[in-house]
Amino acid sequence: MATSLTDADKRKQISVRGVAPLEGVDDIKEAFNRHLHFTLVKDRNVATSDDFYSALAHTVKDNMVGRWIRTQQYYYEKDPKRVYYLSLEFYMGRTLTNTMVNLGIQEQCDEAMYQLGLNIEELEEQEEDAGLGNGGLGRLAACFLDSMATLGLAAYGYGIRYEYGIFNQRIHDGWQTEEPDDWLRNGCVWERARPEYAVAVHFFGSVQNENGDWQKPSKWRNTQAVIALPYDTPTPGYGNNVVNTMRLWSARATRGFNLNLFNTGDYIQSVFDRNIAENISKVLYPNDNFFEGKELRLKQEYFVVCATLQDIVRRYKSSKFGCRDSVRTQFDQFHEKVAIQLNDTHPALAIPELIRLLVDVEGVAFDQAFEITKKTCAYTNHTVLPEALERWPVKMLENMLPRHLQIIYLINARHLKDVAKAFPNDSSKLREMSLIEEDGEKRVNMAYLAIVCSHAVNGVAAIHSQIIIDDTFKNFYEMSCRLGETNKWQNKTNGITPRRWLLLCNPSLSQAITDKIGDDWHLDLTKLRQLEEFASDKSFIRQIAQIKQENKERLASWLSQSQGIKIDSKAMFDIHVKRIHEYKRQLLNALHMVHLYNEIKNNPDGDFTPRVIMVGGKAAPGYHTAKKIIKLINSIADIVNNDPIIGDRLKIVYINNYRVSTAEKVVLLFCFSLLLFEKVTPACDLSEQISTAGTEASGTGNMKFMLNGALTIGTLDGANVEMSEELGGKNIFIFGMKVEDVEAMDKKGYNPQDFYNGSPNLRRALDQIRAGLFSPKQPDLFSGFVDDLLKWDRFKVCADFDAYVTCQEEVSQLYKDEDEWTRQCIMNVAAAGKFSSDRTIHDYATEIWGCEPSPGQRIPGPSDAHP
Ligand code: T68
Repeated sequence: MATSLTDADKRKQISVRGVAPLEGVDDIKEAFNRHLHFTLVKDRNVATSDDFYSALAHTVKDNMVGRWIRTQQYYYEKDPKRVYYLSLEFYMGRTLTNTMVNLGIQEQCDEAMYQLGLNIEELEEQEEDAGLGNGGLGRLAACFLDSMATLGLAAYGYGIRYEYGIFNQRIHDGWQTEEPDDWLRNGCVWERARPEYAVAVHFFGSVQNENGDWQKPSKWRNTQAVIALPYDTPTPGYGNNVVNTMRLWSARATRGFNLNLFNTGDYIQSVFDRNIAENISKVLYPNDNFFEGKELRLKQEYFVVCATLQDIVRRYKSSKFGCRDSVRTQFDQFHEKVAIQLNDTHPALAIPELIRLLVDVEGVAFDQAFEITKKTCAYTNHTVLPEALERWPVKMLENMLPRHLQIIYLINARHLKDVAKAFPNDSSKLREMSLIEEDGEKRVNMAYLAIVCSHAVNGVAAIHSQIIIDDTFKNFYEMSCRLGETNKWQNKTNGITPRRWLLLCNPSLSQAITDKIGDDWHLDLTKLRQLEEFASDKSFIRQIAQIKQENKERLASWLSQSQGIKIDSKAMFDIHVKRIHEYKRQLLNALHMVHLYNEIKNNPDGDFTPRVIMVGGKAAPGYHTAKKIIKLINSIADIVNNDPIIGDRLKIVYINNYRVSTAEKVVLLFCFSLLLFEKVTPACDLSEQISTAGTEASGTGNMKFMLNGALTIGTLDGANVEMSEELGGKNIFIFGMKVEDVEAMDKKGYNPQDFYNGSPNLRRALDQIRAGLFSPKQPDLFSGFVDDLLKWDRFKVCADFDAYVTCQEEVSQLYKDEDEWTRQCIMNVAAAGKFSSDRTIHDYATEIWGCEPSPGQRIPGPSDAHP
């Protein structure tokens, strides 16, 4: 008789181990076919391009899930320290191509689609951008997920699954309008809902303290609950079988939401009202570098933090490590198993929330809870602009999160004792450094809260980290020094993932590099230094120039097809793409456009270097000045592009993402998105990085262009400083005031009028704009704008104008010498190695998180036997 197996034994057949990978062309074709029929329920006759895209995406995802499961099993077995990257934004863009690149199956997929009579590039174009971010901060989070997986860290991204990401931009008559980004319309292949891990998040209500003592475990009662439903997306490492998880929370009403209404008979209304809860994850706030103190935004911030911490604590307790203890209230080693990185202060409520969980739920004493929290959390600052720093009204917190406000007061009391210790006899410090600002409406300064409760605080470029300690948080830095908190204040210069920002977006340059130096640079970008040896090699120069030319032609033909814009692809592509913000000084670029226009008009037979100036970027919907800058650039373009004397010597392009049908001609469309960024990056000759010194924390667009062989014109601001250092101060166009100059000028008193009077070129350009040369139908459209600039000019556009123009003349001169220009481009690629996000993450891991990266180390994949 056969031995009868138990159910548990029989279930051992259910396993991903030993499942054959679908890596061959035939496997891929078969899986594609299967998905088209069984997942999408289509045959080839009725399948749309979107169906074909989905079938391919499912096929590629199949290839990844075995690794995903095994990675999570591996983490359970090894129980490494977990890293949690908390961010209100993950600007992921498209996933399909990136996944194929990281899994190393791009060629096979390409061939499989080719054999099926499909064009893979067309299918790739079907994918919606996951635009769950505004700009640099959100994209940084996405690059970090790629690098954390590539370095084999047991890392998780935690955020919100916004139903609407960053708005789509259109230009009507030169003005920006916004359209909702309904990115989930056709579903998302990559995500997986995990209802079994849903948790409740509470708001409002009141607190009952034991004996009125806030430090004692307290009860938070009569709250309104919302369900946080997690959606998991895999984030694969490059070629190492690691697949980590990005978990995004979606808000759902509880089953009993508004039951009161239900009981009084208004059932229909109670169903409608479920929206109130579900609105929490409806839409991304579209501000970049600006704090808008809206209640819904505060709800979002608490929602993600509360759901995430429940998950973190659950995983901590159920880990092998946690299981060894019979009593799971041992939290004194929590920080040895958990690192939480706060991406700006947006998730800073994680601090009072973790303390609340430890004190009120786990019964840890307040002081110990504070110490555990501090050892666990670290805070990254991304801006020094005062209007961007979060300061939530005490009233709002008191109402929505009464227990958290108590905890913040307790933290503040502790903190103020330390302040008094660090600065005896200086009572002004107590006021200056209190977490609670008392002048005007009482507010909680979230950066101060994050600093006080973190063991590490970092800026995102060397100069920015210096400004933070010298200026923005001077008192706090000083206090750390006096209290002997060493290594608290750090720098972690930003980086970008070389997979998306070179391998994926610029395959021909990638191949040319690999042909010269091999492919080690994929995992160690500093290997690019070896290219210096070939920078003067004539045939290499010609090859690189040729690649750039082809990339430019591709962009030009796309612009012409999609928008009917004709440009000369031999002209210099001068590109300025980033969010529209006064401090980023698109206005300085606009004034330069006017200046070039004047120079050509005044000397029509002169020898000008032809340029196509492309500007792209979104303005926050409520940021009127930024919207006017877009209108101004569009207006200048209208005049310049239609002036026969100018011809091909100067063209100004609005980068736009929509097809303009002939019927729609009146509507000028201007749309900028991450995928557009991927399109322009390889085609750029000149990268504009011209923020006022001391305002751009780092910038990451600057790195993308450098890595793709563009030359930079920029100020000594953010990471430009380190780019210049890596280049030995050569092969980059640096101009304008430095941070010290800006400070000195402020001290002395800055009057833009002086520069207007002192610079004939500036005066001419501003006078023309003011008089309506570029807005003939509405001559006074920009007059107020120019007047305001001459009154205040917060970002010193006027002061830097002449230096910018002079520097641009040098750029034009150099461009005439094609070989020398290209040699310098090669030197830029060679010097870009520092700006890999792998380097950034390596430094976070070893200097903040306390874990060891393992680059290039493969973990077992699904087809590998049990170790
Ligand atoms: C950017 N910040 C910095 N903020 O401006 C940039 N703000 O210099 C830096 O390179 C980048 O962060 C990465 O470190 C942002 O992108 C925002 O998007 C933002 C979002 C919400 C509220 C405030």
